[in-house]
Amino acid sequence: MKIDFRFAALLATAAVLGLAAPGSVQSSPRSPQEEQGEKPKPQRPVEAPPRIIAMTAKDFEFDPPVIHMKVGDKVRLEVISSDRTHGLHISAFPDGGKVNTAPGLAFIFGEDCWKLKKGESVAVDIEATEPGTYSFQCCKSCGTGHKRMKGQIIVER
Ligand SMILES: [Cu+2]
Repeated sequence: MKIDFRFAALLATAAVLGLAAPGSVQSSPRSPQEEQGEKPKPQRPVEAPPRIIAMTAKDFEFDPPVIHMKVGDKVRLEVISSDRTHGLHISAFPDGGKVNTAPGLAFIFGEDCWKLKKGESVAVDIEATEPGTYSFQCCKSCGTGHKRMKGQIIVER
């Protein structure tokens, strides 16, 4: 009986809220768990990374060319090209690593080559799991300086 009462009270509350702000109730349908007062567990696979680093790609360099992280850090690179299409390839494996070394960088929605169109910001989420130096470079042929367009992510403990 107690539960019935509680549920009725909840319905009454919902009805009042519905009258007060009908739009808000309709636009955010609630799951049955939420209606019974259970706290829903967050289901998002990955939290938003805490640190955002703006990076520019242009003629023929990345700025900044070196990024420092600590093991366990999460970083979001907001990469934007200011002149023409470039690409960004980041190695998940440390420079000089032995064969069969596990990757030390993890990417959310990882791509082998992010395409950087002029003026379009691309978000690259990175989590550092192992110390090391991880090279990145342009991966879209962009002109005479293409081959020297590179940088490093340095991960320390
Ligand atoms: Cu290039």
